[in-house]
Amino acid sequence: MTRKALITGITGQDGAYLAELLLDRGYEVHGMVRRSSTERFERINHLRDRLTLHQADLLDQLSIVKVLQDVRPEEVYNLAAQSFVPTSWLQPLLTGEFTALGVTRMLEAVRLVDRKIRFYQASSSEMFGAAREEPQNEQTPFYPRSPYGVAKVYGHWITVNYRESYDIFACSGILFNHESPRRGKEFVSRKITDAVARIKLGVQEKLLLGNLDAARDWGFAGDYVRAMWLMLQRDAPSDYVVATGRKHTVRELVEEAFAQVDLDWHDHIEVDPRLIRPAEVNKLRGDAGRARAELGWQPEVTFPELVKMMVEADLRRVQCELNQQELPP
Ligand code: NAP
Ligand code: G4F
Repeated sequence: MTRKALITGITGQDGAYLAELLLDRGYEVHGMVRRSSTERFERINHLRDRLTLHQADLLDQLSIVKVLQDVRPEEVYNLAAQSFVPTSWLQPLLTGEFTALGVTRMLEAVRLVDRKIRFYQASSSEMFGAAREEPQNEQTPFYPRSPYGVAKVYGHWITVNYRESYDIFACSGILFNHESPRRGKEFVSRKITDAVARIKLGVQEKLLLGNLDAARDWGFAGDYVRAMWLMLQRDAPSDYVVATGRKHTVRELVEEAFAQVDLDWHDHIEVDPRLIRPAEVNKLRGDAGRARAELGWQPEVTFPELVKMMVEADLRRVQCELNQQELPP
């Protein structure tokens, strides 16, 4: 029988990759989208005739219950969130509503509609924040450093709590930073690769960045959605760190991206103090040993391959924009 999955946040980076993965595996895929005056479905336009979209919002409990009643999915992937860390200082309450309480609303809907639903929560390495040890694993204590990180800690623990209180198959995937050509342009990786393409093609001169010393464990989003799916295929629910185990600084990312187009980054990068965060997560590096042992998961795309993939995609896209051509799918 065809399995049904519901993805919240299907219009985001991970939602698009996960929808592709589930369609490839023969699922009937449903997506939850919020109402907007203009549709922004660029990341899933190529899949539109294979998806069913439902309007609901993380702020609106009944709308979520209604979607679950209409779809009756076997698996729910809760990817929707206010996911940009700097915005969480500007809008801490809204971030709490979406990214923290939104998880409870999803879990309440599961509890009311069908407790047999398998539930995935998109937790984050931002929960480790000022991490107490390196690398971080499932036992490392949390010390979040932004309203976003604090909200994700709530989302993580409420997921664990519903698993323990109601015997719901609920998993929390603690994913480290993962990027792709579909990454939002405000995140540092895509901000850099987009600028590299624009500078190479002569339509931008400078790129303003914040803390170049921050280090992250960056992987490829396409690899990471595979881990989400694997978690929901296990006999028992659990929590897993998903990471590459290698960290690089923002400066190294800049060097790698500019090297792809034979430019010297020193000629183009300026540090803008306004982009330094009120509280920084200086370094993150994950230990995905448990995911490797229990899920058989490991990343396939390396850091240099990821940067190359993103720079090449941005070069193609910017070139098409300049030629006023449509980007091939
Ligand atoms: P993203 O590209 O920012 O996508 C976020 C999605 O959430 C979008 O589809 C957005 O819809 C939706 N959304 C936001 N508020 C909503 C609301 N009130 N109601 C319904 N939908 C709403 O994020 P991503 O990079 O794919 O990340 C997916 C999830 O993983 C997020 O929860 C993020 O916090 C978490 N995470 C990401 C990473 C990473 O490195 N990418 C690492 C760890 C955890 P619109 O299109 O309408 O805005
Ligand atoms: O790319 P970022 O904005 O990602 P950040 O804050 O690590 O959060 C991302 O990963 C989390 C997983 O750990 C997710 F949960 C979250 O949803 C999101 O996807 O920033 C990475 C680093 C930071 O240390 C930041 O200070 O890059 C530094 N940075 C330096 N200059 C910059 C910039 N970040 C941004 N966005 N823009 C800059 O100009």
